[in-house]
Amino acid sequence: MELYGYWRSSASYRTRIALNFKELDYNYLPVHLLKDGGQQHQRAYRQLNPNGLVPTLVDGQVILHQSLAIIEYLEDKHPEPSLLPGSPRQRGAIRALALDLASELQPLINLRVQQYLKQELEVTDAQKQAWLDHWFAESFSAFEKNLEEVADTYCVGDTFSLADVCLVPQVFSAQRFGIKLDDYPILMGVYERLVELPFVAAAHPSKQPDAEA
Ligand SMILES: N[C@@H](CCC(=O)N[C@@H](CS)C(=O)NCC(=O)O)C(=O)O
Repeated sequence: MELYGYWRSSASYRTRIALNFKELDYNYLPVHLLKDGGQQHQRAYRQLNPNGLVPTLVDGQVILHQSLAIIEYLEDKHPEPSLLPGSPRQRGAIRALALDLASELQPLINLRVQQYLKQELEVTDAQKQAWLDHWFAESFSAFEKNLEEVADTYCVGDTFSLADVCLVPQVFSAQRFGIKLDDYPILMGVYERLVELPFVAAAHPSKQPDAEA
């Protein structure tokens, strides 16, 4: 399998955590999101992923985009260990938390959105930071509230899941963008436990071959 990704892309990071959790081997092919005007926009890459976003997974004849679709594909092919464990209720909670981050928050803070704000709408750095602060606060305060109901060691109970896969990269992004995290003690407690797990640690952006200082 080949994974096209970028070291500090949250969606790539999710996919790496899932691959590591399932102990699946893959070749990592970096796509630099800033160099050459963004390698994600180059024709050869767009043939694999017409959205011009990372990650993309290639597994033989199968070419897949969307990190959650990639992860569910891996889950279907390699059901154990499962990223969607537990009862229908637990699985529902896991999917809801994963979507809260991957579908509601991340698209608002994505590189192309920040580039559009800056380059086309000509917002100031302070306005762009206000945008990031606002959307992280909206999302993380709701996430914290949801965790009150379902979290224990991890996001949903005591078993690692897809919700955890999505949380780790989103906290990494928040730290990178200077977001204040003191108001989310449950979320940060879960995060601190997650980053200690070896398969999560190995997926960290700083451990990837395309990592930059
Ligand atoms: N929903 C997509 C999001 C993919 C995405 O937004 N990737 C970002 C990096 S995290 C990207 O490639 N950004 C490039 C750009 O905005 O030009 C997924 O989960 O795969």
